[in-house]
Amino acid sequence: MPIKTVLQTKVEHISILDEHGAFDAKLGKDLISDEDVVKLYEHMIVCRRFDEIAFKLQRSGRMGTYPENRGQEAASLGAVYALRKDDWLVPCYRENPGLFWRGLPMEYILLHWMGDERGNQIPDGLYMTPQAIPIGTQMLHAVGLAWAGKYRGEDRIACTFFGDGATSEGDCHEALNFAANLDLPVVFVCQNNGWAISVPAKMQCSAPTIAQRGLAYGMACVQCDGNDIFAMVKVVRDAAELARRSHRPTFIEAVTYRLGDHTTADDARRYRDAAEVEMWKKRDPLIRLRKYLVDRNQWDDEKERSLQADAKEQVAAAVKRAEEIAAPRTTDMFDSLYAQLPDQLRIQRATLRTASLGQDPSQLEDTGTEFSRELKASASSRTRSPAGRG
Ligand SMILES: Cc1ncc(C[n+]2csc(CCOP(=O)(O)OP(=O)(O)O)c2C)c(N)n1
Ligand SMILES: [Mg+2]
Repeated sequence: MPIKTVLQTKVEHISILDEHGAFDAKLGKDLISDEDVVKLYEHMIVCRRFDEIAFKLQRSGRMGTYPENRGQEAASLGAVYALRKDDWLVPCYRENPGLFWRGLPMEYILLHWMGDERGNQIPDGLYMTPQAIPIGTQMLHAVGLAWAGKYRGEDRIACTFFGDGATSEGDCHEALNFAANLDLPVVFVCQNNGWAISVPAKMQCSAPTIAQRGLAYGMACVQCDGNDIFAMVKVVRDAAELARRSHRPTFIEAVTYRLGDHTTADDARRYRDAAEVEMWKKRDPLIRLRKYLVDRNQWDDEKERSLQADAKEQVAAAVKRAEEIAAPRTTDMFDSLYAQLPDQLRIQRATLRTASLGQDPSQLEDTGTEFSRELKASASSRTRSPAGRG
């Protein structure tokens, strides 16, 4: 029998606005209105400022670990811009620009990294899940949300974000498999930023692209320049249309770069080549978009100055709101999770309220028992940590 080829395929790479300012007018036509390009640029500047301040808050002991988003702003922002407001966003932890664009107040992200559960309590009406720190787990949540939506006959889709490193996790492959085989409307956005902490992306995937991982599950896949907001809008818009129309998932590999350390607990100079970082600085999505606007007389130094001042104020106000919120209660971790607390957790909630956790004695309920009075008395004799977060 002659040998037949049973599969021949290709993976496309989409780029519309390159690092030198060249713009593909055909692909980029009517993708984003002029007015919105300005708004997206302004938003990216605010997010960059947020990143700088969050970093400083950690360094000055006012916040816990923080993962900088610097350099990756176009990827989540372009994706979220291309979606409907009632499509699910299921993020990882480098998607602040997309989450803020959707309407999440900035202080929520600060509270999360301050260890305050209220930062994970997404306001009603915002279709998004809290940031997922366990790598890859959120991909399954997105699949579940899309499945539920399909079951209920809704036409909203789910978009989930994850890194190159996440594609080595079993959860990733289970999510892709479920989404493809159950015909679910999911847009998978892999932010390939070159590194999973100190492990280079090349070591996570020996195939020429990460995008082709979707292919193995029988779903559409595409690679794009993740630092090009126009390319992001195009690929996510196409994927969202396919998902809504035919309930088919798409795997997108957005090629980008993490300009900062993995988190504030990392020092990337120990494993990354300085020349590599310098090369990627030139591909910064903000520099690129600013050049695009300046070339079209839509931006100038005066506007930039006023935007920078405004960004400074917006971020300072968010920090103030986060720091001025009343100190969290130990029980917050129970109270944000279930509409109705299961019995087992209700018992844990009651017994966890001990003075040994450094609680504010005024938060302890006096249930009238001797035990609760003892607890209160013992808590009063202790002092809280300066930040009030124990
Ligand atoms: C299940 C799990 N394993 C390990 C970790 C520790 N960890 C935190 S971030 C990270 C690397 C993730 O890399 P990638 O998916 O590329 O995302 P990036 O941080 O580059 O955005 C690892 C291994 C974790 N958070 N969760
Ligand atoms: Mg990565």
